[in-house]
Amino acid sequence: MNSTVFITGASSGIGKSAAEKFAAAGCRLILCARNEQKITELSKSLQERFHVPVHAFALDVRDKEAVDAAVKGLPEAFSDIDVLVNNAGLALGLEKLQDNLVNDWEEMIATNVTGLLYVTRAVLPTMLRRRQGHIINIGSIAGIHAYPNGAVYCATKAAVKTLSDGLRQDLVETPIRVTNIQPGMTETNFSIVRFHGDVERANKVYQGIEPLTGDDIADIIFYATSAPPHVQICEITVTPTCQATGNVAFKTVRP
Ligand code: NDP
Ligand code: 8X3
Repeated sequence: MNSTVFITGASSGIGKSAAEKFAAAGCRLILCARNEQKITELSKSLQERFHVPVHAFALDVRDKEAVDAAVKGLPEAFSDIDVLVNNAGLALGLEKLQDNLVNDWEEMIATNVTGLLYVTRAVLPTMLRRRQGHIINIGSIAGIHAYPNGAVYCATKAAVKTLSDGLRQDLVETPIRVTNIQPGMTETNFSIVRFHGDVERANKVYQGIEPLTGDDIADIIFYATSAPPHVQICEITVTPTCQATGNVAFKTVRP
C-alpha cells in the first residue's frame, strides 16, 4: 500500500498495533504520542523491521498550537496524508458521576473530543486540496450506550460517533471517507490508565474473558482503509464474543 498514514497515540495498544500493521504493508508513517521515548523507540524498531520511512514525534493532541505546528512542519515526503487514524484517547476513573474527579473529566474531553478535532482540522485542508483521504476515528461501544460509572468517558465516545457522522455529511461531495470504529473490551494499557496505574485492578477487568487485542483492532482499521475508493465503511462495532454491550459481558470468573 503506497500511503502516508498518520496515527495519533501510537506509543501503545491499538495505535502501536496499527503502526505495525501499516508498516508491514509498506506505508510511510507519521506517529505521535506524548511519551517521546516510547514513540522514538517504536519508530526505530519499525524502520529496522519493515524498512519504511517513519516520522515520529512527541505531541499532546490537546495542544492546538503544537498540533498545527506539527502538521504544518511535516517533512515534504510525509506532507500528503492519505489516512488519519484518530486513536489517541483515554478513560480516567470508573466511579459515579457525583464522585468522579473533575480533572479526569476535563482530560478525557480535551483528549478524546477536542484533541481529535484539532488533529482533524489540521489535516483536512491537504486532504481537500488533494481530493483524497480517509479519516478513521476510534470510538467505542461506550459511545453507543452509556454504562454505570463511565458517563463522561461514554459521552466523549458518543461525541466521536456524532462528529464522525457529521463530518461524513460535510465531506459527502468529496472522495474523502470517514469511518468510526467502535471496539469493546480490548486489552491494552487502557485499564491501567483508567485506574491511574493500579495494575491489579486493571487485570481484573479482563479476568475470565478473552478480550480483543490491539492487533484485532489494527486488522479492522486496515480492512476499512483497504476497501476500494468507492466503498466507505461508515462504522464498525466489534466486541469480544463474550461481550454484548459496554455493560454486558459474560465472565467465567467473577472478579
Ligand atoms: P492505550 O492506553 O494502550 O493507548 C492510548 C494511546 O493514546 C497511547 O499511545 C497514549 O500515549 C496516547 N495518548 C493519550 N493521551 C494522549 C494525548 N493527550 N496526546 C497524544 N497521545 C495521547 O489504550 P488503547 O490502545 O486501548 O486506546 C486507544 C484508543 O482506543 C482510545 O481512544 C480508547 O478510548 C479507544 N478504545 C479502547 C478500548 C479498549 O478497551 N482498550 C475500547 C474502545 C476504544 P501517551 O500516554 O504517550 O500520550
Ligand atoms: C472502552 C470499551 O467497554 O471498556 O472504550 O468501555 S469499554
